[in-house]
Amino acid sequence: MFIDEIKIFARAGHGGKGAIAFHREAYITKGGPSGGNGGRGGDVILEASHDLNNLIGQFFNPRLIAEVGQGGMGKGMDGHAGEDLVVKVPCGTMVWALPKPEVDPSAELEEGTSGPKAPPTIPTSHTRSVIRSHDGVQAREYNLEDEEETPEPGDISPEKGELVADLTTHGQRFILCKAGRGGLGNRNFATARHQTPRFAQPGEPGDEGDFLLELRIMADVGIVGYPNAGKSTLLAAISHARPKVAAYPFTTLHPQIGILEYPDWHRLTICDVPGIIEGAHMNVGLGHKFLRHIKRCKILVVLLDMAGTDNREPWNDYKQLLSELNLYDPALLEKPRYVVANKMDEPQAEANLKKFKQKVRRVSVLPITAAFDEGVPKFKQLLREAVDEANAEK
Ligand SMILES: Nc1nc2c(ncn2[C@@H]2O[C@H](COP(=O)(O)OP(=O)(O)OP(=O)(O)O)[C@@H](O)[C@H]2O)c(=O)[nH]1
Ligand SMILES: [Mg+2]
Repeated sequence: MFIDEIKIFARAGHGGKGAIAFHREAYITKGGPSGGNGGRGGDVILEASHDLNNLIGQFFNPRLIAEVGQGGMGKGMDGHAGEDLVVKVPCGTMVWALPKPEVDPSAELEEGTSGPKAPPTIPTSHTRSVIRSHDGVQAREYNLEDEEETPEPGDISPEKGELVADLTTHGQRFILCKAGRGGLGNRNFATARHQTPRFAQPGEPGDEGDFLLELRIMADVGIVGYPNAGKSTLLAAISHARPKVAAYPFTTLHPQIGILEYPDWHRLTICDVPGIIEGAHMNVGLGHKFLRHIKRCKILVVLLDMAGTDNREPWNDYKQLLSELNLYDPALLEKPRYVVANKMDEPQAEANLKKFKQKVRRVSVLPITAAFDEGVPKFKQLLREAVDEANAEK
C-alpha cells in the first residue's frame, strides 16, 4: 500500500497539575506548603527521514498522542515531564493544519433549524505553534485549484488549511503540537502574609488539532510517459529497484523510487510514476494526481515508446504528454526535460524516430532499448550531467 496523503489527529501532552501539600514530620506539625510542580507534557514532533518513502505509518496510526506530564507530589517533589512523541515521516512531507468548521452557538440553541454553514477557519488550538514557527509572517492565500504555485509554510488553502511545515531534509524536525507547561505547586504561592496557600496551578493543556500530511517525493529525476512505454523497465535497468513490469497498461499504480549508483558512489534518486494518457487531467486512466511526486524533481525524462505499439504515434504521444503536464502544472514544463526513445529493438522504431525528428524539431532524443540495456550507460551519463547542471543553475 502506498499512502501519499493522510489525515491525522495530534495532541501534545497536558502539563501535570501542581500539588497542594504541607510538610508534616515528627515534631513538625505545621510545616509550610510543600506541593511540588507538575511536569510538562510531551511535544508531538515530526521528523523527516530518508528511510521512509510513504506515509503508511500514519495510515495505521493516525492519532499521535504524546504523554502527559506527571502531577506534582508532596514533600516538594516535582512530577516527571511527559516524553516527546517523535514520529518519522518521509522527506518531502508537507504538513497542513486542517480547517475546523466553526460551531455556530445559535444553531445549538435552536435545535432542528439548520442555520447557514459557517466558513471554515483555522483551529485556534494550532495557532500557538503556528505563530511560534512563523513569527508573525503574514499568511498568504494559496489557491489549490491552480496548482501553479508551490505552497510555502504560512500559505493558506481553503480545503487544506494552513501549510505549517515542509519537511524536506533528513533529520529536519517540526513541533506539530506544543506541550502544556506543568502547574506550580502550592509551595510557590507562600508569602509572608499567606503562609498556607491551599491552591495550586492546574497544568496547561497541550496543543491539539487535525492535520493533513501530504507527501511530495523528493527525487532528482522523474520519468513520465504513456503506459507501457517502458518506464519501469528503464528504472529496473538503471537501479536496484524492481518495479513490476508487464505488457498491460497501468502496471505501475503508484510512484516507485530507485537509486542510481555510479562507480564513484555518486547517487541519484529516480522516480517512476504511473502512466499518463490523454485526458488524465479529467481523471482518465489513473488521473494525474500522482504528478505531484515529480513536482520536486530536478529534471524530467519523457520516455516514448518509439515502436509505436498499438498503432500509437510517438510524436502525438509527446504532444499529449506535454499538454497533460501543462494542464497539471505549467511549472513542470519549465524543468529541464530530456526525451528518450525506447524500444529501439522493434522493427518500426528506426523509421518512427526519423519521423519524430522531422515532426518535433529542436528536441534532442536519446534512443535506447531498456529491455536489453542498449543505450542505458549513455542514459545514465546523461542523467548525471543533467542533474549536475540543474544543481549548478539552482
Ligand atoms: N521490445 C521491447 N519491449 C520493451 C522494452 N522496454 C519495455 N518493454 C516491454 O514493454 C512492456 C511495458 O513495460 P513497463 O516497463 O511495464 O512499462 P511502463 O511504462 O512502466 O508501464 P506502466 O507501468 O503501465 O505505465 C513490457 O512488456 C516490457 O517488457 C524495450 O526496450 N523493448
Ligand atoms: Mg510501470
